[in-house]
Amino acid sequence: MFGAKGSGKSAIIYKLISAKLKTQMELGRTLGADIILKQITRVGKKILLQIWDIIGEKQFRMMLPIYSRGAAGAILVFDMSREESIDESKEWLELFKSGQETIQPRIPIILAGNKADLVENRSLIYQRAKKLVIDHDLIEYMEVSAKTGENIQELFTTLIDTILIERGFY
Ligand SMILES: Nc1nc2c(ncn2[C@@H]2O[C@H](COP(=O)(O)OP(=O)(O)O)[C@@H](O)[C@H]2O)c(=O)[nH]1
Ligand SMILES: [Mg+2]
Repeated sequence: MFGAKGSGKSAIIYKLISAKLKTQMELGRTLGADIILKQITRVGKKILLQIWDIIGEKQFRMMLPIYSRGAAGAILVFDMSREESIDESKEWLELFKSGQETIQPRIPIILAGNKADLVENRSLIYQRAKKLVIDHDLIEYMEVSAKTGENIQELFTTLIDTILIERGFY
């Protein structure tokens, strides 16, 4: 999980795990990266997810390429309620990709627009997000809400299924 501070990365993970929206205070501030484990079942197989909640503070941005190196897949989160957040996502994405070895196969990345519950007119954001998906060869754009739970399960299962398919498990 990567993206700007405040986009809701930690809230999404906690929604996945405990189905409760926690406040910033309860979550605590992310330092470097928090690692969260969750066991899930896909098509009868038990999978242990290791979710890395990577710091989104600008001054720690140089850490992202290091963390991106070992990832099997990634979710780039932006805040739909902040207009400039899609443009910022482009920078996070380029930074993430700069850490990837050119010889390794590209890993699947999903773009997640979070805080869908706060946004009434989603069509403009949708168009810009779709452009980012196409320009950067991402697998999908999904609108989610860590508050209502909209698309939170689907976000992770879409990424996991893509990884499993690409690795020949399906
Ligand atoms: N309304 C709304 N608020 C959210 C949502 N997701 C996160 N937040 C709030 O946004 C703030 C930042 O969330 P946090 O998970 O700490 O962001 P992070 O820095 O990316 O980990 C917190 O106050 C959350 O309660 C959401 O889907 N809807
Ligand atoms: Mg956080």
